[in-house]
Amino acid sequence: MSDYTPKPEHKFTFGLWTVGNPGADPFGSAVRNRLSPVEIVHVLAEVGAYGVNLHDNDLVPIDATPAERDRIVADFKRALADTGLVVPMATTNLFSDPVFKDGAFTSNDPKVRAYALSKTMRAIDLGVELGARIYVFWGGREGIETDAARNPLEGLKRMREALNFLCEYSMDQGYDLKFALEAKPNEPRGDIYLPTTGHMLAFIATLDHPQMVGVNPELAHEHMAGLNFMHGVAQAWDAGKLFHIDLNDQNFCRYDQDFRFGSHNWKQAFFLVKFLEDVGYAGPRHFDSHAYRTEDAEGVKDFARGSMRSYLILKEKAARFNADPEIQALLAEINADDGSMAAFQGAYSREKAAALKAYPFDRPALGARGLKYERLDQLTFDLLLGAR
Ligand code: DIG
Ligand code: MN
Ligand code: MN
Repeated sequence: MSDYTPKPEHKFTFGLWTVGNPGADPFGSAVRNRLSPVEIVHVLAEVGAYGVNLHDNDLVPIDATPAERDRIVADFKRALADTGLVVPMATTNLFSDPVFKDGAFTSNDPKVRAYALSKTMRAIDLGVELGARIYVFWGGREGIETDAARNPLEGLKRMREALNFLCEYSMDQGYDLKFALEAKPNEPRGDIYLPTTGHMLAFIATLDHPQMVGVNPELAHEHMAGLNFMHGVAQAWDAGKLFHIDLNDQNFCRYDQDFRFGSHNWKQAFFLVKFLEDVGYAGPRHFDSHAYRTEDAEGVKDFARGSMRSYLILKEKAARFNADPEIQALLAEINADDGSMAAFQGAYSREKAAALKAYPFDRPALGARGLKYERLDQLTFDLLLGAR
């Protein structure tokens, strides 16, 4: 039996809003007492988390006075010192208050857009004060119910201006921050701009300071769009833009379920963990999820422990996959290269092109080859389910 105890080197983090979620939903009120940020820090320490993340207003109420803000932050810092938890990531709540009902950075009201910038700068200051090195932007209200409201080009332009301004602010303050953009296709808005990680990667290229901006892909959000989450994560990694990640689980084409990591689609969770471990992703493993509404305070701890345990079990399965002689022999056979195409690989040349066009391929033979993926996938299933 392996050790599935979470340790700091695993970098498991939770948002204050996750284990602090009191269980309300659109069809029912809260089922659990609301915990204070300090209490949440102690719960996370008890279950073995490495760090805690926050929106500004998860910690400091939106109408707090400067004195109240300072006292709250001091209490929170003391809880961090007492428990050893760190704050790797911070973000801004630009979606709860009615002022953001038509978006924040993309709102049609220039006063709202200006207020969103002001609020975000103060939230960035707070995040840096707590030690955050990653700053997430989730544009939950940046979108529409009717496209009569604004031309999407205007939405993109406003988002770009806001992020360019905030990149400049961070640099001007001398902050060592990386920005991570989080996509979601819809909910709470009818359609959210920049709906998937792929859209975000393309958008980053249009910014003034793309080098400091990456992505924070969330499993549930890509699943809402019907996509293979690990493929989007791989593309972000390939682009050097996987700055953070939101782990959870989600049935396809549902509202944002934010289930416990590994609780629904084991196979996709396995290939995601295998990818992150195979490439050596060194960032936080952030669980942006919450316990079932059926749970009490102890059930919330089960949710948090299960999130980390599931990751570690799948990490061990990935190591077993990589060490399994039959699986690896099959992969070697499937990917065999007899070197006969070596002359055609690599950079283009006119000679290569001519030789390729003239080469006598045996197309029927190529097409007749069996690839043994059924065997390979069954071995994977057996390994995941403990039958090998
Ligand atoms: C929702 O998936 C969003 C917000 O919770 C937050 O802005 C971000 C941080 O991971 N995820
Ligand atoms: Mn979500
Ligand atoms: Mn998220």
